Amino acid sequence: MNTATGFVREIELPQIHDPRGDLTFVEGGNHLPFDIARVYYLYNVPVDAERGGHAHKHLEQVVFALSGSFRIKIDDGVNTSEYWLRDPKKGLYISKLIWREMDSFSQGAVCMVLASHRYDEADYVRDHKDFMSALRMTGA
Ligand code: T46
Repeated sequence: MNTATGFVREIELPQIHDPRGDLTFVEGGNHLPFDIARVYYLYNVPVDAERGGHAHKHLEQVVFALSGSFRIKIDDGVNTSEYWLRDPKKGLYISKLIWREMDSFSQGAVCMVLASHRYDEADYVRDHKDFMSALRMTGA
């Protein structure tokens, strides 16, 4: 039977509120299940743009909407789901071997991603058929 190997879960970070505004912080290995090796962010994204459309062999990431909102569609090889990110203290953890697609960016949205490894194009699976093959090779 085919079962999923990757998984996603929502992560909520602390929020320190006072009359000057809100402060949220994140500590690798504490709030996240990995040490942060890389941070990148997407901005100036056209509202009709589609990003993602791939999986990773090993990389784990947590995705945040620092400003605005967008949708992430998730496919674990068995089930599909979708998440809307719009709260800067709430992120979506995405494990390895999860297919993700992102769209419906609001005007001025900023997407920040915390990643477990430095950039490595060899870690990407950019063809969905290869993604399904990679899942089968794990025995899933
Ligand atoms: C992901 C989603 C949420 C780099 O040189 N270094 C980097 O750290 C990254 C992330 C990308 N790049 C280069 C590789 C490509 O030539 O930037 C270009 C655009 O990357 P890509 O088409 O993969 O961008 P997205 O927005 O489709 O996907 C990115 C991440 O790559 C991916 O891991 O999960 O954001």
